[in-house]
Amino acid sequence: MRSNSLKTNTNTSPNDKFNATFYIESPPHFLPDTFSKKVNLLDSTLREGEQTPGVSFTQEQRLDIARKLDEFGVNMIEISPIVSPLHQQATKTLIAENLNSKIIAHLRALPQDVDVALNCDAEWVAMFLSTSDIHLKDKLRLSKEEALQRAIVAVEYAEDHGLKSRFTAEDASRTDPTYLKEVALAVKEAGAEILSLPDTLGCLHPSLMYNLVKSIKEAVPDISIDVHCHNDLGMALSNSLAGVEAGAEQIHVCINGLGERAGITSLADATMALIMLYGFKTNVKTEMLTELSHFVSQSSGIPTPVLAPIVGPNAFRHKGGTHQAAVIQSPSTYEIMSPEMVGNTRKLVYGQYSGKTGVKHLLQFLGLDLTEEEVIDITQGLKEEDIEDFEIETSGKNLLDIMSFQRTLLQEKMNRRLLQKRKRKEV
Ligand code: HCA
Ligand code: CU
Repeated sequence: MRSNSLKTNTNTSPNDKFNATFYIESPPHFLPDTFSKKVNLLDSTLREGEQTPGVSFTQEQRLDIARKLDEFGVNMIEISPIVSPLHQQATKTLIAENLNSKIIAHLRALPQDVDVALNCDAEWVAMFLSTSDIHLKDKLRLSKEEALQRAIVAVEYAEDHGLKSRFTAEDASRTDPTYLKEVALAVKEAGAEILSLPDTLGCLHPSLMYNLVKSIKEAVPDISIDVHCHNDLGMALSNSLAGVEAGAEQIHVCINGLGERAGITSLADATMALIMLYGFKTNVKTEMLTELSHFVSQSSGIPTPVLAPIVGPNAFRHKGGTHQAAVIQSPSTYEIMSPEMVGNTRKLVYGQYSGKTGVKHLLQFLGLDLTEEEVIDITQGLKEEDIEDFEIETSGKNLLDIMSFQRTLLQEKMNRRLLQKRKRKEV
């Protein structure tokens, strides 16, 4: 594995330090030789994401999510037309819209399912069939030979009907490696352009995912590989990246990491990891990531976690006094990317952890002209009084509105505090 240090792109001159759009300070930057030159993103929020227990999008939400994903710039959008007549209709409508993102119809490896995709005028189908011993025995009751035949028949059927196809070897991570190679070769010969290698149970370690993808790449060099990683051990992103390092061409993601059980790789995490860690060139609109997360959080009823990377409300929130002092001086001290780059906002949180520099910044922000002694006094006051954290937002789309609103509120609060302090001193 070659390791290069990424060129620093800081934009932190005193005047525009809060307007920086991109910065990173020397992260590890891995570009292994096997790394695919082009890494695509397939979003499965409308398929895997809708399999999240409790989630069922309305038809309007389905169409809106797909249109937003298209605007964002994912390469493929996965949806399953076999779930219900409404899903079939949504698939048909989206295909007819001729978006830049390819619509891929996800279905079982059965000719009658492929017919449903044909009825939607699909260009792409993704046919899944389990290949692991445990799934063949306990779920499908098929022999390896029968499953292989079923895969070939379905892929040939799609091919004969002019469809481009992907074959998913479900539970690939627990499939006998020799059999998996046999399946990969067979579906390739039957016409599949893409092979999806899902870690269906989220049970792989990144080095195992790397080996899995590499061994299939070596055995069947001219099939494009997708990785689809579940998060049961919190390894979805790491495993996806390991797959990419081994040569996978496409990562499956869901907005907010939705999906069965613990979900799959999140769109925001995968996008930014590819950009920040691998210097991946992309045309995606990263500034839409937070909005996409909010939209899906509203539509799914599953809120964006407070601690979610990139799009979470805490992702650019700074609280500790030393952190704030540093961020005020230069945001890149505690941020590897600017909030604007991903449509999020920076917030400084005040309370008992505040330090003098942060408080001074707050008071300047409020337009209060105080002496050094008073600044120290207020900082001390924040520590002594058991007050709840409060915050100011120092970046973001509606910055001016937020600032003037906050200013009024905070000005009152701080003025009251100052008056109290002054009174106490006079007594
Ligand atoms: C499923 C299983 C799947 C398929 C992944 C894929 C998995 O719900 O159909 O088609 O690439 O995790 O194996 O989501
Ligand atoms: Cu899955």
